[in-house]
Amino acid sequence: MLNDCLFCAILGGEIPCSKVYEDDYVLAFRDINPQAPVHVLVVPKEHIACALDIGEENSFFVSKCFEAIAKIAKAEGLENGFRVVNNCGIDGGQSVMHLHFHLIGGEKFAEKII
Ligand code: DGP
Repeated sequence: MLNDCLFCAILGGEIPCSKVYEDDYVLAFRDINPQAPVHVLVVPKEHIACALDIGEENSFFVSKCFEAIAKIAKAEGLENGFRVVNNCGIDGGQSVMHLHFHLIGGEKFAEKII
């Protein structure tokens, strides 16, 4: 497994996923443990460990992730709204150290985190 990184292994096709979107910069697939009717992980194809490692040299991938999020949200019927969540680091509850955005929706969420 490249870098011992689970999402790099998914990007490399070594581990299967339920793909919902792909372009040259981004892969998006359904979370294995969905927390909402729609729960998609949007992952840059470059290994960026977490949000702390975003800089001028790689922020392009973040833009591409959010372009993908808009496309996926429309394709998944989330025009009424959705949330995008990024967990960063130990205190943020990140469990896979490859930058990713959780796109969750398909229901009206009862609670707001913020
Ligand atoms: P986070 O905790 O923010 O690092 O999110 C990691 C997410 O990755 C978590 O919601 C579960 C998901 N996940 C873990 N392993 C796999 C896997 O093998 N396949 C898929 N599709 N999702 C996974």
